[in-house]
Amino acid sequence: VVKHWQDAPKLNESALADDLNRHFYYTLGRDRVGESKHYLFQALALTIRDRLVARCRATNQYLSQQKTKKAAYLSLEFLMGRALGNAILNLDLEEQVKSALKEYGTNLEELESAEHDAGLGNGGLGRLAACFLDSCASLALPVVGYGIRYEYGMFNQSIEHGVQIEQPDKWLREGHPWELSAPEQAKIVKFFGNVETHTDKHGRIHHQWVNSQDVLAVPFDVPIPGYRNGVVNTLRLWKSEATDEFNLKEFNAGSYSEAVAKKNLAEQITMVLYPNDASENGKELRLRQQYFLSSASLQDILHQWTEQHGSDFSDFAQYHVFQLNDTHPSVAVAELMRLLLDEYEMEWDDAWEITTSTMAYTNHTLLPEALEKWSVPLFSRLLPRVMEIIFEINARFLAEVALMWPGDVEKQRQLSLIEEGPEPQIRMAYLAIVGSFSVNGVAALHTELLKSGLFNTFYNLWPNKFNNKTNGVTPRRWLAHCNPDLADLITDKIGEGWQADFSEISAIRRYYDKPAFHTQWQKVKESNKAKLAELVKTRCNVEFDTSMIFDVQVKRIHEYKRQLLNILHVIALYDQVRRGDVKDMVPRCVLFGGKAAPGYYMAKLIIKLINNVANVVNKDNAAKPYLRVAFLPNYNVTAMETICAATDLSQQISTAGKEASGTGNMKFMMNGAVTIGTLDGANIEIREQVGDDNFFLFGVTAEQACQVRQHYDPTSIIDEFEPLKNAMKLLESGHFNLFEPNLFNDIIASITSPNDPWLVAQDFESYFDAQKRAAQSYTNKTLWNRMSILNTAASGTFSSDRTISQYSEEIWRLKPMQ
Ligand code: DL6
Repeated sequence: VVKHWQDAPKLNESALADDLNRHFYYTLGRDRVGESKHYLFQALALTIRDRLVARCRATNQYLSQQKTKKAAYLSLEFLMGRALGNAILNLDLEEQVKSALKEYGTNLEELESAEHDAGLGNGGLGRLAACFLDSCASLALPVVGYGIRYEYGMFNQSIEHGVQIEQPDKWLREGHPWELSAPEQAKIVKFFGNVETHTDKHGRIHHQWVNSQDVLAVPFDVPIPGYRNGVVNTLRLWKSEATDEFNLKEFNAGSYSEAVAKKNLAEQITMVLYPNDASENGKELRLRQQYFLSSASLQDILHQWTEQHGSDFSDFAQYHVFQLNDTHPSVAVAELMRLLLDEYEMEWDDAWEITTSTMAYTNHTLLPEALEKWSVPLFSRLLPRVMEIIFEINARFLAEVALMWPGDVEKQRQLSLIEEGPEPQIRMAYLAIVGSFSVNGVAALHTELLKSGLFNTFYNLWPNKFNNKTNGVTPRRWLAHCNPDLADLITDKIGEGWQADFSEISAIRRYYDKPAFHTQWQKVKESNKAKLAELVKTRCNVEFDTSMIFDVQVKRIHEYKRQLLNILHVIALYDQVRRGDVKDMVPRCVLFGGKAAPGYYMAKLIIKLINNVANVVNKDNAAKPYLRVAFLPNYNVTAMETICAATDLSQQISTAGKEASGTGNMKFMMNGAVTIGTLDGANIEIREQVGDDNFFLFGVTAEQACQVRQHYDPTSIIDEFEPLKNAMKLLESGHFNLFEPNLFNDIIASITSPNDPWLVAQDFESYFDAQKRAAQSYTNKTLWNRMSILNTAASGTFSSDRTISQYSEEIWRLKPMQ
């Protein structure tokens, strides 16, 4: 028995080369290095996994022996990317791996490229979950991630004739060497059926969910290594499988194949990740995924509890907390109630007390189209007993509302968990708020807007529930791993403590004015830019010149993120070049990247416009010295690792009040990019940290945006600003769609509409000026290097270690494992 996670049996570390050989020759049965390096990658991953598994087991044993509080992070998305490089970094195995690989005539970089991204997420919300896991393990916090093991992750994007084409991401095809399945810990999740009640001799009513169609949830555990601290936490991903039970009646009636086909339905639940990042889609299968994750994870935790404590739940809440990553797993509120009431026979008030002291909810968006609602008839059919419980929660909550606002029926209607209408809907955010002890936004402005707008009445009811936790990103992946040359330079100057305690990064500020340091800083940036230029050349066939400013916007394509504003600026610059107005023009390479939800027409049209503009600009020899434009297909975590290290100017240009936080903005900042941005989400805090001289600000504030919308007149705005007028003329003339007439009419209509909620025309002039200031600053190398260094130096607070410490201290109340 291991007494302490630090006493994990030490694998013979020096035998890494031997283990690699053993896995390559025996586990995988290979005797020569395959063309693709695939098997060698697998062998190395297994070698590293051995080291993780030993520590993971020790961490788990320590936790089961210690009576210590644990958090479960419930999320439909974990956008992990690749694991190999990160694990090697966190376990400090770089030197050993390098020397072991020499024998095979290859290097780590080459093997890393054989790993598929684990793309189990759409964008910000999923990647945040992945950064959080790294920080929890690095801070030695007892946190388990619970998610879904999708067979198909985020789709692969290719661009054909400028159009996004989606291809399935069968990321598991060549195996996933990191995971370990635990079929003996599978759980049963119920769907459909009906509820029967009976009253026992003490007058207690019992509810039984019967005639259900059951699905098996099988756990697959992925190890999450902390940064050089011996901790390895777990991400538990559930896969759906058919139970072994056949419907015997059907089977005996000769419908064997139908009975088997029904089994396939069970497997569908975890088949594919829904590719919508900011709009809910109301599909039944999505609700099944949400319930499947919530139920399996809660059963897992309750089972562990009863193993140790029997059915005494009196101090369960002292030892458990559940963080709901958006409303996606918010059905967990009702499911925990169901399990406690029906399976563990608790009284309502006791169960409610436990639920509301263990659930905490994070909101990630204010966009109305992303707020989840489920149709009551659909929900009742799929999850009949859970629906009853939601009705009961609502009835009790509305009784509280009635006491608070006597006679105010409208207030009850407003706050009800059930929205009235021809087809009543369950408001999942309301369920999450009512059932949680904490509700947090993800940046200061976002939280303020939640309190004053979307959730205002709830805020007035329970002000103490609401709190802010500004997002962060892990400096291990997003600086140490993705930008090793900069990491070495920083370590050389301030020591290596910054990787574990990122507040130390501020020490680099001392060098912001040292010419010799500028030279080194710039050299690293240039070599990173050369790597990105190579990627752009291979994937887009566009030449990026490293002496030009690299101006980058990569993120999901969405109207609120305003890729349109960016491309309109490119058109304006191009128009200037064509007019020969190049006197003050600073040569610029503009890079776009990002996926559009497959059903989001406008986002796809914006991708097409970007590609058409890029085509025209890049073909024009007159533009070549001044402007290059590329759209990088299939933007993902791995691409970002190359991109953020190489960017000069980071575009964070959403309409103020619309981007909850942003996290790409933080990755760029850490790597010394300077931001051009609006006062939105975490941009505000970035600017506060780095100072207004080192941030190119433009655009209306969230408050002004609301006022502008009252009397918005884009046509006159366009008319009054020459560069915008000319850009619009060029666009309207069909110059970018010569053989595709009227293709961009809807884009033109949206920019010129008085109802354009994104205010593209409104912010154009101030954006244009900010871009000019940025370009001019770039021509002054000393000034730019200074700004760049200061950005990295001021990025300490945007480490997810800081965010997670706040979650832990202010919401979860965990103690680090010692
Ligand atoms: O909190 C992580 C991330 C924020 O940084 C982004 O600003 C926000 O848009 C994003 N939200 C989503 C989808 N939201 N939902 N639901 O990814 O969350």
